[in-house]
Amino acid sequence: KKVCVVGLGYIGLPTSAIFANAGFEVVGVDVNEKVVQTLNKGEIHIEENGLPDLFKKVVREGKFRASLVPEKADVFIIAVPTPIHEDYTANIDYVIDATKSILPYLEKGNVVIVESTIPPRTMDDVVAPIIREHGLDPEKDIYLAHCPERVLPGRILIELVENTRIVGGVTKEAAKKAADVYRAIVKGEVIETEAVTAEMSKLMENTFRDVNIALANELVKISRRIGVDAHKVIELANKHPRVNIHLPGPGVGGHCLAVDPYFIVEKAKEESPLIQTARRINNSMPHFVVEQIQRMTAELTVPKVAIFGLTYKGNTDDVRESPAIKIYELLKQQGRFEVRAYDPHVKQEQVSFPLSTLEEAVDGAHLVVVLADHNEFKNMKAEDFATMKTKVIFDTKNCVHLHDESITVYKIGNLHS
Ligand code: SAJ
Repeated sequence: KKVCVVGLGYIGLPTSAIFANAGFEVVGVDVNEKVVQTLNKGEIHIEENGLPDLFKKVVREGKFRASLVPEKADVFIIAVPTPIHEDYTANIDYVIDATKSILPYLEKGNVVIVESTIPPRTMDDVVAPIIREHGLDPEKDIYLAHCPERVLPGRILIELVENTRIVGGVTKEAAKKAADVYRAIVKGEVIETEAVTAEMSKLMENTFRDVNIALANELVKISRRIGVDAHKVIELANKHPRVNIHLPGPGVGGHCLAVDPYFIVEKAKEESPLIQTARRINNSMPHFVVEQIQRMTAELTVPKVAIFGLTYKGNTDDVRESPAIKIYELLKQQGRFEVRAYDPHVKQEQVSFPLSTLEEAVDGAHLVVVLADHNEFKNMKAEDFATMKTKVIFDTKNCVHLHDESITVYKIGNLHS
């Protein structure tokens, strides 16, 4: 069987590699010429555990090819981004373009799957009509389904195989055909449902997490007011068998949690006050972090602040919607700070400001602010901070384990001290 995957990013690429490794012939399509060239050499352009080796293998075995244009196939998988417009509505242009791009190659009996996260009803109201206008019946000629990706960056290769998959068909038959495609690679359960149910389930998963993180972040602010350690409170409350307070931090980033809840709000604004408030709380965290930095450096004329970690979470190179970037910008806007930024996972071309090495960042700094829980930061030693002017660390991810008398570590959950 041949699979054509449109969009070779964080989802499309590992998905292609897994199908290729399972014996499918895979052609991957991307609009970026450089990406296509890199991939055809057996190299990859993103960071993901285990992917470089698996990818090399499938390219070497001739199971995967990258191309700028789609080709005829049995199965088409669309895995392109759905960013957000400035007015917080979903930008589904890439999904529309990708669907249109496969039309010339579509034949009766093909399975077309959209994995991209989309607002509820997009399959029925947008994707199916595009196929109908082209002259194919989306309910009879083509098996059309939404199968949202649910993998956690960093664990993508494991979760693609082990997680339960939800397959929402535009028809019952489509759900079954699309589910069978996944059954070839997934060890977890593959559940068939309607398209809109699959769309909404995916959005609610990420919204659940966002709302729960907002609760933890609100607790941080409350704890600061009351004078209690939020991390300790969470640890103890979570001893209850039915409580699972999430972890507070400098904000919620990435292309999923910080975006997907708006796809629900867009379709049901009046009915979603809780979701909207959670978004507001999480969006307020970079400002909260900057306020704390100001407090910690109030006595200095030109505080030198070293930011550690620019990605939206630890052990990834992804800076999309990263609260750390926002915090960098807010600090710069203040005009008062000298800011340096260090991240062992991020390359200079990914950001619009200069990056420093570890040594450059700490040298003469008054404050180190940890904004991502990279393993490198968890294992730091007192020597790493030897050249700081004042040895103060603000750990917003509760990940620094330093017990050295010469260094003061403030935790985001324990700010009253
Ligand atoms: N975060 C917290 N506290 C927590 C957990 C996370 O502040 O307790 C922050 C992280 O630092 C990060 C953001 O939330 O800034 C999102 O991180 P994440 O690890 O929760 O999730 P993502 O965005 O990497 O991946 C999520 C996953 N969804 C769920 O766990 C419900 C993943 O399974 C989805 O496939 C992915 O979104 C997606 O593509 O939708």
